Amino acid sequence: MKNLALDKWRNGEASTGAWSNLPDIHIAETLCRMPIDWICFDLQHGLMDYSDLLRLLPAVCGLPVTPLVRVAANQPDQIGRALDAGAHGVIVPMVNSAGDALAAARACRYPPLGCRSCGPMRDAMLEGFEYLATANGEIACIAMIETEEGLANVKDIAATPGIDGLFVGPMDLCYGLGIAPGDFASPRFKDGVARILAACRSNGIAAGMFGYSAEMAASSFEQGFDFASAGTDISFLRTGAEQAIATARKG
Ligand code: 3PY
Ligand code: MG
Repeated sequence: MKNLALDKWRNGEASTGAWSNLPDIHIAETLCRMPIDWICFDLQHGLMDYSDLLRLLPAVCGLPVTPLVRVAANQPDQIGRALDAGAHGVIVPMVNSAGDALAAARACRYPPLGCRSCGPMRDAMLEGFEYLATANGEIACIAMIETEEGLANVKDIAATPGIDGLFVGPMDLCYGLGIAPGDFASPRFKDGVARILAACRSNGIAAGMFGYSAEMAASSFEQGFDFASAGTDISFLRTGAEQAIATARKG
C-alpha cells in the first residue's frame, strides 16, 4: 500500500483535499475524479455511518486520491475499524494532550510501534498480507487541534511519535477560545493558528486546515499550511448551484 498524500506531507508539498459528508458513492467518486490529493469521509459530523463507509471506500479505490476517515472519537476500536475498511489514514478529533496523541498514533500501528489489532479486510482483499509489511509506514495519523487545552499542549502533541500532522478544526477552536464561531479574523484565532503551524514546523510534520471555503484554504496555503480541504460535498453543491442559478437568471 502506498499513501500518496502522506508522501506529499513528508516531502513538504502542498496537497488539497475534499471533505465528504454525504453517504453517496457517486458524489464521492465524482469528487475523486477532480484534481485532489485526498478525500476525508467524516464519521464524526458527516451524515454517514460505518456501513456507508463500506460502500464509499471501494467506490473511490483505484483513483489516485488518498482515502482518509475522520473517526467520531479517539477510540482504538473506531480507528482500527476505519483502517480495516480501507482508510489510509485517520483524522482524529479533539486531541487535547500528548497522551491523547500517543493513543491515536498507537491505534494506527501494529506492534511493536502500536497496538492496532491485526485484521485488515479491504486492503488484504486487494493485496493480501503484503499490506502488513507496509501498513505501519504508510498509514497517516492526523491529530485535530480544536480546543483551548489542545492548543495549550500543541508543542507536546506535535512532538508525539507517530503523529504525521496536525489539523485545525476552526469552528471548535473558536468555541474553545471563547471567540464567536466563524470569526476567523479574530487576533486570538490567528494567534492560535500560528502556534499550531509553528509546532508542526518545529517537529517536521504536516500542518492542515479544515477550509470552510476555497478562499480560506487558499489563504492557509499562503500562510504555509501543507494541506487544506477546499470545501465539502455540501458546500460544493451549494456554491455551484448558487453560481449556476445566478448566472442563468442574468440571461
Ligand atoms: C471544526 O471546525 O471544528 C471542524 O472540526 C471542522 O469539521
Ligand atoms: Mg471540530
